Amino acid sequence: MRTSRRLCAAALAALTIVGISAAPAQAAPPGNDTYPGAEVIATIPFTVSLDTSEATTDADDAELNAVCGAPAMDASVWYSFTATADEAYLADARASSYSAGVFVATGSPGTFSVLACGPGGAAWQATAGETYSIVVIDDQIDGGGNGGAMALTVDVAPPPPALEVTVSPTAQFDSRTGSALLSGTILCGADADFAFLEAQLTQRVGRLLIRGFGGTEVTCDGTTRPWTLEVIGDNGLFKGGKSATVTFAAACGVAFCSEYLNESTIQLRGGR
Ligand SMILES: [Ca+2]
Repeated sequence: MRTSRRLCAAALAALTIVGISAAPAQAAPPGNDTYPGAEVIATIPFTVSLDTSEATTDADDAELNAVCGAPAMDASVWYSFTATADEAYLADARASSYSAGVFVATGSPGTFSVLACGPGGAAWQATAGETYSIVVIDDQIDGGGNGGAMALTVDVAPPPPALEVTVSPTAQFDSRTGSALLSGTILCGADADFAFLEAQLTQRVGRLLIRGFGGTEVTCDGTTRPWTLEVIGDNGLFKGGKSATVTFAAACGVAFCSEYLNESTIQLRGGR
């Protein structure tokens, strides 16, 4: 906000110096408002700030959004980037003054293939020599205006957060409630935006297949922590003995997620 006020004051001063004969500044869309005018990104990391308040939207934006379903494609601006290596990249527009979304696509109008899109930014796996359109839009999730102070950074994507999970081969079960208490350890990197762990437990009891499902929050601070999860049978009580479990965990950073999947047989033991 302070920056834009300073810019306005500077523009006003310039106008005053030129004198009253100067024509009033004509509002115009930025040069990269449309696909043909896409600004070429020559080197990575690339950072740009741009006033997109006069940028417009057109049929090319609509074609991209047929895949993604953003609430709006207002104030779109176009960049073109040819990858020099097989690498994962992140186009990050979160520093913009408005609710900016990012699309990454190959192809040209009529044959666009959207590789990634999302509010705030988009990450994708690039192929050396391939040219990508990077489009920043105002998705109107903030409910008003048209563009504003757009800020875009394109760089090599950070790796997904660290994620290491163990599942204890034994679980406690409560003979009164029939619930099972699964446990293990989890290490989740501090760079994770969010993370979760879920477990499904299946046990044959007589003629019934008892199933239960549970989930727990995960603290991501780069240290190994114990986790426990109480699973209650949806259709009966768990008993002592063997049980099949499927444990799934995910930790997601700004660009990518790490995932963990374990299917194993564990032993349910009483004692609670
Ligand atoms: Ca546009």
